[in-house]
Amino acid sequence: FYSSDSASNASSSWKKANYHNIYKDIADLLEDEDYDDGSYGPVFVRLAWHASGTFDKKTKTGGSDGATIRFAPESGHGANAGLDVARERLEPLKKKYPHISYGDLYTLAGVVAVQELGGPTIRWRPGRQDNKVAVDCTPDGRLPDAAQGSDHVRSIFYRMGFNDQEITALAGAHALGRCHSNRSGFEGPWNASPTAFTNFFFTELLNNTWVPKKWNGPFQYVDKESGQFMMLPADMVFRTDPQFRKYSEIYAADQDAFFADFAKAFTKLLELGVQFPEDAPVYEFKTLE
Ligand code: ZEM
Repeated sequence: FYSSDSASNASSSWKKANYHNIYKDIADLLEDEDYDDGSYGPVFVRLAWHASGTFDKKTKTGGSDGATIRFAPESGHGANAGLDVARERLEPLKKKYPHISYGDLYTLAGVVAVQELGGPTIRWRPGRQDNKVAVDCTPDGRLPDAAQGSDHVRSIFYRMGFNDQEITALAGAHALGRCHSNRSGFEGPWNASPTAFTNFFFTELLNNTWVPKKWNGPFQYVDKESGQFMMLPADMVFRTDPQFRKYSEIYAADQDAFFADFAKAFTKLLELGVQFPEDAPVYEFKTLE
């Protein structure tokens, strides 16, 4: 199902794609009343993150360059369950615009989703080169395990080169979307507006009383009052760990501060390990409306 157009792998192919048009076409793919809460935006953000968050700064392996997430075994890693849905939704655009690389398409989809769901403008550059075959897939275990605590979260994100402030800002993406019992095993949205990019991850995390969910699934939290919203064990560290909590309090009180820090950290995430062509321009796309 993946296009093997050799033009897409030529080193200067990226110059031939019109990223403004691709932005618009991705934006047109977001809404679908039959999918989840009516939007593919959250799963596009998760695809962009998982395509990038495999980076290891010591070995300079992983990241969105190469787009290894589309190949087995990486596509089948447990953390990537459900992301085939996002890749298939985007595939017609790879056919329509063969000059964009998959690495650029997946990361751009995350940018479009954040912006169109009401988040900050995300600076983005093209020029990621796809691997033609399944080489350099990352080993399983590079993405965070939701069942673990602050030591694990730090070791995963420090490996990518992030600090505690950046990690906390990135975790705020859990304002979007939901957990699916048939993907991660966990269940439910983090708040009442999962298709709006807000600072609600932090406000819900700090203002609610969180109790263990009574069910046969993996250990997670639900809010005591309504029982409708959830937190993962790994989310809870942004409330309980003093260093993380310091930033959670700032972001809960100041949405603009969250947006500014998220935008910087998300661009950094999407660029981890990428060798950009020297003449790759930085785009700041306008939202559609
Ligand atoms: Zn997530 N994330 N994530 N995340 N994530 C899920 C869903 C989404 C963790 C995690 O285990 C999970 C970041 C960090 C971390 C999104 C964005 C970002 C799910 C549910 C899990 C289990 C998957 C499912 O069942 O569909 C952990 C442990 C993290 C670090 C501590 C970062 C960083 C993100 C982006 C910047 C998004 C948008 C979703 C919702 C996906 C959807 O389909 O609705």
